[in-house]
Amino acid sequence: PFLENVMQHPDFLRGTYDTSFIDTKPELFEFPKRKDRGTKLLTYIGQTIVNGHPGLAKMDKKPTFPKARIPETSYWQEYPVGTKQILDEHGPEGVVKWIQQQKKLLLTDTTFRDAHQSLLATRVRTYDLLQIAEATGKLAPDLFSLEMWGGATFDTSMRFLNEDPWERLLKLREKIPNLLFQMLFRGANAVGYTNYPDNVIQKFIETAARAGIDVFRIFDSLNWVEGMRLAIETVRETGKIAEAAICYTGDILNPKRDKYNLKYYVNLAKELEKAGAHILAIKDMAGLLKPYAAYELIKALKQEIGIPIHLHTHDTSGNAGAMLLKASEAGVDIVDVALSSMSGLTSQPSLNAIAYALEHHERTPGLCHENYQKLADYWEDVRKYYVGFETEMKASNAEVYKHEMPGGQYTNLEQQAKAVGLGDRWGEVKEMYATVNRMFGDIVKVTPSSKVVGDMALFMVQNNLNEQNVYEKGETIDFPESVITFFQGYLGQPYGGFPEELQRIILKGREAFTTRPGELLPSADFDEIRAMLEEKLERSVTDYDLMSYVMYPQVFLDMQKRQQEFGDVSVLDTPTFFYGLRLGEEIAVDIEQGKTLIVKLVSIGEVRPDGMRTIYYELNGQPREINVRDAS
Ligand code: 3PY
Ligand code: ZN
Repeated sequence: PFLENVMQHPDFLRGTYDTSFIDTKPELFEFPKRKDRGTKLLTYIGQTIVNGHPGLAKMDKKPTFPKARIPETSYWQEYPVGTKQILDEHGPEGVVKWIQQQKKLLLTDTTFRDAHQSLLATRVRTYDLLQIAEATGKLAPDLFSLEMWGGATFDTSMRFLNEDPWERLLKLREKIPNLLFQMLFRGANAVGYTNYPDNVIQKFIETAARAGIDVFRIFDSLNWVEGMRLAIETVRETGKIAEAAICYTGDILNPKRDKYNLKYYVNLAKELEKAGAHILAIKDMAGLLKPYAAYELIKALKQEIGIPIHLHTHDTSGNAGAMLLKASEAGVDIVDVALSSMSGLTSQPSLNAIAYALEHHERTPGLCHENYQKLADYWEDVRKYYVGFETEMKASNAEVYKHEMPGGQYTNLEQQAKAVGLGDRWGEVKEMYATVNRMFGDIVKVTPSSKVVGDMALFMVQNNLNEQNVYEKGETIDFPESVITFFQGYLGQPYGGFPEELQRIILKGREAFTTRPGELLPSADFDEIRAMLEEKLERSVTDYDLMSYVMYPQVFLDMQKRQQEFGDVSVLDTPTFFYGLRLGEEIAVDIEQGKTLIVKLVSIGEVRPDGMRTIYYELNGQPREINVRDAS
């Protein structure tokens, strides 16, 4: 341990030491009693058995799940050449040219990101992604890209799964060398819920590009181009693909709802093209773009801009499949879809279904249906492990045209409503969401502006407030922090400005500004933060750690603490991670290459007066006991 202490000491790592290094550092002789990896994992499993997984209803007994069907791919079979090779060899311009030469409709598979963000509260674990990664690279080489990172997956993986999002990216990159990796990037909000200083945005993009992201879908939650320029420029400088998005809201075919009309979107698209976008994304985050509106929009955009168009939608209403076909007719280049077992409802339309729908048509993606069915079969099995995070929604629901809630927010806000005791008032929350949007002046609703609307809606339902109350009693109401900072201008400026009276009521004399928040925020001092973190964590800190901390300081530190206590829980299979073990059940855990632990649950002791229970295991055939506090 002494040598380890020395090697991990921040001064040693930085090389700022001399011969007095050892004499002046008594802490090098403090050897903490370290728990080994086995003990840590047994503690985690014991906790889960006794107290359940946070956020999941505790079960008396772990359910039985199917073993996931992983398609056979031979390790010696080479990865087919894919779009990643086009980028590596010909750069972003080469990719754009290639897209423009394709007659077929190109597909992005969102199963690894938006599909589970939208269906399973973003809870899909790296373990399950890695198991199917090689097969995805080998069976799905004709995809344009895999959307597999960013959005809410970044904080959720740390917050709820004890996983490092960067490790997910790096490991998937290793297993899928042939497909473009795409991430969702919230412009000046990066992967957070608020604006960050410019140098944070730049460093995040550079770090993500280095770790393996190829296509950055950049949007601003208010369609404010000023909030996107820096990200677009930075992505261009890294040599990766800048896909800038217009977020779609309203209804261009409704003459009465003319705030967001065709002209508005065409102007926005032109501005983004001018700002340097390689590809234009239409981000229909709530699934409000109707089939005939899509036709009009894409036809107009095709005439007005020269870059490829990539369309993203959600199937909440049930109309998204039809919409994609109309978009295809109008000449859209790429569309987002998800493997069938992870598609539909608040997720994307089915990849497998679209591929069949276009069979024998001039724009057929021409892919091997059987291969994609095998991938869908895998996800059909794996989805069952996440049953506790499934939405109540059983069928498509056209009321989305009324509440306009993004698909990626729906299951997450539903979980949040349950957590604050409003589970049975979910209908009211949805209605209030629409009311709040109207009060806010009809804004674009997508993370984080959608979170502000959601926070306000929850707040009003929880406190039994209606619209009138807010105007009449607003002076005495303490509004949620996110609502206040939104009205100050910290998320940028909404199209058409803020409603003045409401802004006055909410701000109560606080200052509002119209400049770009990134200009006001002081730059992050990365050297200082790194030094502080190294001291706190007593280890060297990578750029990945640094960016996770800068995005989510407390969430990152909490995860570090849990990792100290439980070790690397990402190595556990998902049923064990969420539900522990059944009596007598034995599992094999690969803790690193060539090192496997065999864990068997033997018995669970009674609660003692001090609230503790002893869990009896066999670890690699040897009896092991772990004490766990029973929180019930
Ligand atoms: C996100 O920002 O996480 C989204 O998915 C927005 O649609
Ligand atoms: Zn989405």
